[in-house]
Amino acid sequence: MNFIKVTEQVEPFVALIELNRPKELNALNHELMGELHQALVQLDANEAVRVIILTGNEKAFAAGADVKQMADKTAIEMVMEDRFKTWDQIKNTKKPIIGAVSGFALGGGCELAMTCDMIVASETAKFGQPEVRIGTIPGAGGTQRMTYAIGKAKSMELILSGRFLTANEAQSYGLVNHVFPLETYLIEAIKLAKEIASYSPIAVQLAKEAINHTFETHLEEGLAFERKSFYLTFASNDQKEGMKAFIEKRTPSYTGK
Ligand code: DAK
Repeated sequence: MNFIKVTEQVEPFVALIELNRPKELNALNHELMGELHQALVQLDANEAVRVIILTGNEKAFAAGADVKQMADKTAIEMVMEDRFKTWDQIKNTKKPIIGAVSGFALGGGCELAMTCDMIVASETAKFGQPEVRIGTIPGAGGTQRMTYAIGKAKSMELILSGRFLTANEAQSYGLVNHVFPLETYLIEAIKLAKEIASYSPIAVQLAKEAINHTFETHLEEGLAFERKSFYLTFASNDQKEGMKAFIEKRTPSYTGK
């Protein structure tokens, strides 16, 4: 594994996955997502693991999907590549996943955190869906999960402006379970995981499944709609301009074409 580090027993029954592309702020390239998919399948099947923690580093949980891998794609290429298989595995993992978030959780990084079952954040965490700034929209559940988590008005503002939320804002909005100092957020996430892991894994998994049922049917339809709209942005000049401008470190010029 090059882009993630897996510790199967960080505590008895608790596994830790660390995203490990620090120079790129853990931008989620295809290779990293492939490794994450594989690790989750293995940990989900491993009886010695009951709870999984997913984390990044101090500076970044993940700054989004890798813009450099997407910038030049056409809408059709995006549809044909069908990269959602790896993302769907996160959602389909039976064991609870706690996101331990510090630093940037943006775009796909925020979507990855929201796909976890709970989020424990450090005081330095920043959450956002800034895709609109680079000519596209959230594609891995952001429009749906954010809205379920924080409601329509706040979700509209966040996704249409691309602004970031601080950890404390995210907690007061209901996106994040707990906020702790940088020095202890991971320790606290592990404590929560240990507590959950001390209970019947059957009861825990069934409870997780039941909670997810409250919104899953609507969620599936919403995710499918979001995916098509996300792909459609790749048919626009604005998506090409937005992502190119990010890579070239300049301000994009949008024409609405
Ligand atoms: N992709 C690629 N590289 C990234 C990146 C990203 N998302 N974020 C950061 N980097 C790279 C930078 O290019 C830079 O690389 P070098 O220039 O050193 O080679 C390095 O990481 C450090 O970044 P900065 O120099 O920019 O660091 P700063 O502290 O100045 O700024 C920042 C930090 C997080 C504010 C900034 O890096 C930033 O704005 N990053 C982009 C945030 C963003 O727009 N995220 C949304 C991306 S779109 C899908 C699944 C998921 C998605 C879509 C589809 N399917 C399965 C189909 C999700 C889409 C997205 O996430």
